[in-house]
Amino acid sequence: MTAVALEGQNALLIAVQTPDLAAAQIHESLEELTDLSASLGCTVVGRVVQVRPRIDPGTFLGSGKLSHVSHDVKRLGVDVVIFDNNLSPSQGENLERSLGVMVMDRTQVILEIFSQNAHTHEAGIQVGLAQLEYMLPRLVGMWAHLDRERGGIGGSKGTGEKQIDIDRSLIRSRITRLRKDLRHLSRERTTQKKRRTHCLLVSLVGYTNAGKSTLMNRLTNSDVQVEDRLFATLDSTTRVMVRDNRPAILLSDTVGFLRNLPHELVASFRSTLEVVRDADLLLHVVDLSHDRFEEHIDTTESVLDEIGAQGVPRLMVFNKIDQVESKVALLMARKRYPEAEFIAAVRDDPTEIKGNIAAFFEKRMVSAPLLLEYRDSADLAKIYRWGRVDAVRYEEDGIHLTVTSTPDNLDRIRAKVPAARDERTARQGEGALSVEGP
Ligand SMILES: Nc1nc2c(ncn2[C@@H]2O[C@H](COP(=O)(O)OP(=O)(O)OP(=O)(O)O)[C@@H](O)[C@H]2O)c(=O)[nH]1
Ligand SMILES: [Mg+2]
Repeated sequence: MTAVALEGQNALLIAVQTPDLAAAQIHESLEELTDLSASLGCTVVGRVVQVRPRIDPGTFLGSGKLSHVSHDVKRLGVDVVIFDNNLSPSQGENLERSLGVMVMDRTQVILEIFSQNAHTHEAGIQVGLAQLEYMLPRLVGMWAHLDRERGGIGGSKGTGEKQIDIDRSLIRSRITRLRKDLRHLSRERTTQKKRRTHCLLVSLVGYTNAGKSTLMNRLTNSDVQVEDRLFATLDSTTRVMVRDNRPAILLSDTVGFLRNLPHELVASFRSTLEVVRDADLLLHVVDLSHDRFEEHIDTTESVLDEIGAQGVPRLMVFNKIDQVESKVALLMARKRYPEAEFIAAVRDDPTEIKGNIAAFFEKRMVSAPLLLEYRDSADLAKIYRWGRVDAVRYEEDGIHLTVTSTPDNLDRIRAKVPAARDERTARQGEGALSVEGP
């Protein structure tokens, strides 16, 4: 998709409210669209909600409303009309024809923001793929649009349309190529992850701009990009959070969430979002200073459901408390979420959050007595990495260890270090032998 220059353009936002949607939902969604449009540099000059029993298949809006909007477009000097609902290719085309200005839908706006923020190879591929998939069924409209822009130049009309078939097959092969590249990158990530699975994985999640990357930097002493804009982070970055903990605790920062994330995006960001699904613990970061923080919580929860991460335990972290003006609001939030952490990540040390994360894992750890034979003592290093060795005794029959780790890691130790049997099992085994022996 060609980059759409929206900086400084006047935007009119439109939502159609069908009976399945509550007025409040439409309102929240339009608020979000206002933020999204602003982050593309548009000035929102008006918002229109039309209540209709159903959408018009041709022009989305009814004809009466359409002429109203057309009037508003002229009166307010509108450059772009942005629909909160997703438009079909022909609806977009018909609307542009009747209104005489550029028409975009919610998905297109989000894709545009993502594409402006895609700074790395993988994010670029993911966004590019989502854009091509969005574009494929809309080729006809796009060419008609270009033809109109060139309008007046005799004979140019329709020349683009001849290109459609060529473009369609070009796009299809480009999609295939990008999917292959992504699969390759995702495989690389899986092998990286396999090497580290003995570590505990914590992942930051939350609405976009909540302060996830800021908290990431605080918790890991790193310098992940932080910006006051939506979707500043598109890649997942993983850093060691608590190096001396056994097993080590890793923290991942990832893409922010939003209401109705376009399915093209969720699909192409699947491998990035796997980090979230595979985590042992999620830190759900919420910007408490935002008027609509409770909606943001709901949105994040439903995206987590969508990507299959509903079962992962989570710790709520309310951020930006330095910007919460009302003491009452803060008190109410503390009362409502007694288990949650409250922080201003720009200012405070997250010592308590770190402590809570460690405590969370500590509760899930189990201890086991193990016996490692001397000939396998090279494996001792592995045991020390995968778990915490609470006691060690060097005896005749081998090294007696008390190891505390996650049940998974203890299984891993037993499977990979065959001689490290539970001491009790080992003793019983010997006992049985001596009874049956000569
Ligand atoms: N006042 C205040 N601002 C904060 C705090 N934490 C983060 N910010 C600001 O909020 C903005 C967004 O922070 P990020 O850390 O980039 O947020 P994010 O959740 O990673 O955002 P995306 O990657 O875009 O989803 C930045 O301007 C931060 O400086 C805080 O505790 N207080
Ligand atoms: Mg970020």
